[in-house]
This record gives sequence, structure tokens and C-alpha cells, in this order.
Amino acid sequence: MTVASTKDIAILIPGRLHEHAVARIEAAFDAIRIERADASLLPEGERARIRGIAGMTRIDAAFIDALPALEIIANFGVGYDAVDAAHAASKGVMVTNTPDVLTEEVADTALGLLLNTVRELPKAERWLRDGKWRRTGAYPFTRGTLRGRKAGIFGLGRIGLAIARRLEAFGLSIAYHNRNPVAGVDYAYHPTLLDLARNVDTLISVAPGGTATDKAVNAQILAALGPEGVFVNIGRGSTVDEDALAAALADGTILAAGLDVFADEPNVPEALLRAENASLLPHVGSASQHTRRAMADLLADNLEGWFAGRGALTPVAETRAVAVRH
Ligand code: NAP
Ligand code: 8YV
Repeated sequence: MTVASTKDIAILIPGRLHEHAVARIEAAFDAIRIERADASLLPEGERARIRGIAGMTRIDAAFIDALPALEIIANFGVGYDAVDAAHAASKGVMVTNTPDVLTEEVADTALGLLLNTVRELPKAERWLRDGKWRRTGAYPFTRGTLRGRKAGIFGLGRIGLAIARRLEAFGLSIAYHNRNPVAGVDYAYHPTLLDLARNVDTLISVAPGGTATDKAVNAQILAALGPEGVFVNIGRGSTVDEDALAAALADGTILAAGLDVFADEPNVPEALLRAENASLLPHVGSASQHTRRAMADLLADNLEGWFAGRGALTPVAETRAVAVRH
């Protein structure tokens, strides 16, 4: 049996994408690059040729509608809140993401961020580098400690579970909130986020973005955490009311926060930049060379599998029933 070439299949890459993913797409397909996901950047004839999109950018309903031959959107990242997957499903378009290959890396980052936040490690390092250890003496004892803390995980999925396993090893008690309890897990389940926040002092959010979680971590949740409360966000910035968080950090409603994600990246609110009790990272949860390459491979494997007629490797929930139609 001869295998048909995929070199005439047009795959659109809007905006930036990992160079290994680009190289694999260029090797297997007819890769077309544009600056951003804007259909006006493509001539009419070109639009009708696009059968796949590979990207890490917003793909909205209008963009999907502008590409009549579109079959698959391969998203670089496990979080796909930037892709209108419900609309894609309604048009019979597959959406894939990059789960599992990044889980342990992101969980590692979450623990690093938690330690940085509670034990002020970046500030202690700055103290040393600024010569204060030599001139002034030891860095002040931190008010925060992991000892005796009760952790609550908002979004106990793949990454949440990997974080929970690490927290267990650190000796913390663990509770969680999801829409549904997780089978086979004996961490305490709380049916609402508020109930979880009232019962823990360390809230770690690894929930997806989207309308259902928009600003879910608000002033009431932060107040429920209490004055020893620590909030860590490794999920999506949109899940937090950033104004309420900045106010809670400033007035002592909570002790500290560690944030890897923000509502309007790369723009971080001034009030959070100024907060000395916040430890801030520029969305580096999965950002090792090893893990980003694995994500790039999974994205390319999804496209290759799809156009070889084998279906998608990692379809998102909304498009699980979408079938190969070529
Ligand atoms: P996952 O396995 O799908 O887990 C998501 C969890 O969130 C599920 O347990 C789900 O449980 C819960 N959830 C979803 N919607 C909810 C809602 N409205 N209310 C309460 N709980 C809800 O996904 P994952 O692989 O762990 O990734 C989680 C998220 O991490 C991604 O979506 C992404 O935004 C973020 N992420 C960030 C980085 C980074 O670099 N900082 C890297 C990777 C991923 P139920 O369905 O039962 O509600
Ligand atoms: C990436 C992420 O930084 O997978 C995710 O959901 O947030 C990160 O791994 C991001 O997706 C790159 O666009």
C-alpha cells in the first residue's frame, strides 16, 4: 500500500510557535505562517486551502468560520481556553492539546513557587546578592512556613494530583474542589471553592481558564483563607480577581501569594508588582527545554495522526466525538 503524501496539506501557524513544532510541520506539511490569527492576513484562495491550525494563540469562532476546509486545531499547551472549542465542535473541527507530557514539570514549578512564597527564598537571595548578609547580618526569619499547613487544591486534575503527591511528601494535609469528586482519591472533597477556602490556609489553583472559572478566586475566597493564608496560582490568571488579590496582599487579608499566571499576560498589574509579599514568575510552569520539546512533539503527532487517518491522540473533551472526515 502506498501512503499518500501530506506535503500538499496546508497547515496554518498564526503567531509564534515552538521551533521544533514548526520544523516538524514544515517537514510533513505545507506550512503557512502569518503574524496573528487574523483571516484578513490570508488571501481568499489561501483561506480555502487551510486544513489545520497549529498555534498557541487565541482562535475564536470568526477565525474558525473564515477557514471552510479546517479540520483540526492543534493547541500548544494543555490549557486551551484561548480556543473556542465548543464552536469548533459545532463545526466538526477537532481540537487537540498537550496533556500529560508537562504534568510533572508544572507540578515541580508549583512546589518551587510555593516554597519561594512561604519562605521568601527569592528575597533572601536578593539579600545575599545585595551584600546585606555581609553588611547587615542574617536574613530575617520568615513569618511563613510550610509546617502545619493545610493545602487546598482548586482543580485536582492531572497537574493538581501531581502537586498533591508532592505536598503529601512535604507532610501537608490535602483537600480539593472540582465540580465532581475524583474517584479513588481520599483527599477531602469540598463541593464549593468557598467551602474549600474556609477549611484550608494554602490554596493552590490549577484550574483551567474560561467562563466557568472567571474570577472564581475573589475577595470572599481570599478572606476565607485568613491572615495566615497563602494563595498560589499555576493555572490561569483569569481565575483570579487580581484587584481583590492585590488588596488582600496589601491589607493583610492573606499572608502571601505566588503567581505564575496573570489575566493579561505579559502585563502584570502595578499593584502586584509592588506587593513585597507576592512571588511572581513569568508563566514558566512548563518552560524547560525538555518539556517544551515534548509538547511540540505531541502537537505534531496529533496533526500527523489526524492526516494519516488515525484520529487525534489527545482530543479535548468538547471535540472527542469529532471524526476524521477525509
Ligand atoms: P485537567 O486534568 O483537565 O484538570 C483540570 C481540573 O480542574 C479537573 O480536575 C476539573 O475537574 C477541574 N475543573 C475544571 N473546571 C472546573 C470548574 N469550573 N470548577 C472547579 N473545578 C474545575 O487539566 P491539567 O492537565 O491538570 O491542567 C490544568 C490547567 O493548568 C490547564 O487548563 C492550564 O490552564 C493550567 N496550566 C498552566 C501551566 C503553566 O505553565 N502555568 C502549564 C500547564 C497547565 P471537574 O471536571 O470535576 O470540575
Ligand atoms: C504554556 C500552559 O506556557 O500548557 C499550558 O496550558 O499554560 C503552558 O504550558 C502555554 O500553553 C504556552 O502557550
